[in-house]
Amino acid sequence: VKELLSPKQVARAIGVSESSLKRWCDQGLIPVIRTAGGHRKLPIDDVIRFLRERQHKVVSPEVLRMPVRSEGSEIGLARGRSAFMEALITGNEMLARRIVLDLYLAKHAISVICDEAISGAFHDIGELWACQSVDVYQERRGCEITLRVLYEIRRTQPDPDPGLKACGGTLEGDQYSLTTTMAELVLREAGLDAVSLGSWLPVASMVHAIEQTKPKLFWISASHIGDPVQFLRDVKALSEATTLHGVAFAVGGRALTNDLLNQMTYTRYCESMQQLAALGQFVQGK
Ligand code: B12
Repeated sequence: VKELLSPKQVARAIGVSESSLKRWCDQGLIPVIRTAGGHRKLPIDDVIRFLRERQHKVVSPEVLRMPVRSEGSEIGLARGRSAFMEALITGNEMLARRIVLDLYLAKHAISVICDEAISGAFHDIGELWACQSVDVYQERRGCEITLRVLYEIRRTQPDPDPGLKACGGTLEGDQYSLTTTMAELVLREAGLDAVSLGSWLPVASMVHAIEQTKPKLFWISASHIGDPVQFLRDVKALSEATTLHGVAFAVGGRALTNDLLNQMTYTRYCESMQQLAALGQFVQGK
């Protein structure tokens, strides 16, 4: 169910007249839903997308029930990283959401936000966890918060071309979920109809997904490899399936050592979400 706002609420939030706002709606700049009584209602996700594209100033963010930047208030990627980490450790979800949305509305690409702010914050949390300064529950809670924030951003992304499918996930033994969720968002921003299959998938099921979905691009993320021999066997099966169906095969993740990469066949190894975004553009011939 989409959260809907009236033109009056949105007009007040962004400091324009209600008639200007209705005109933008009628020009199709912001999608509207008509109620049974014929009144215009604006889905909040579409309003966020409009604000991001137009870089429109917001004067009363509270009306939109969202943290919106005002001119000059952008937090920036470097400060975003440390502030995001603090918000995750203290479990301050509203602040975590505010930081990521602030960067998003400032028009940073999703891939950049993921690589710089989010991944950076988790790197720091990992260091603190390793020296027991952060408890396991704080780290797990941080992951849950981040997933919710990423899903919120996903809802504001334009619908991709359904003919350009992409999918991927993590193999059995690897329970990490942030990386594959990020890959989905990053590829959707690049214009692909990307869907994460989730974590801990048996390789046979991944092969079925390739056969049945016939994606342009398939990805695996490897953050933890328990049994390298089994992992290499699984990757071989995926490599054969992707080659057979003419699918680009992207691999990434912190567990992929040079030794493992040398024994794998794939289309592209990506060290970052920004590289995946570039690959997403490439497979579309952009
Ligand atoms: C959260 C977390 C977990 C959570 C994850 C929960 C979840 N729902 O995802 C859970 C509980 C699973 C976990 C478990 C473990 N963890 Co852990 N974990 C982390 C932590 C803090 C964050 C990981 C993360 O998601 N980072 C965010 C991602 C986005 O960043 P990233 O991995 O760097 O990925 C970037 C690039 O690699 C690249 N990329 C990654 N994947 C892909 C895929 C594609 C296709 C592309 C294009 C790019 C790409 O782009 C990303 C964005 O920039 C890290 C610390 C760290 N430095 O990351 C430790 C860390 C990875 N964990 C560690 C350890 C030791 C473990 C355990 C072995 C602990 C244990 N004894 O049980 C287990 C292993 C579990 C398993 N079987 O899978 C160590 C690994 C040490 C090592 N060198 O091997 C780390 C580094 C912590 C530390 N400092 O010691 N962990």
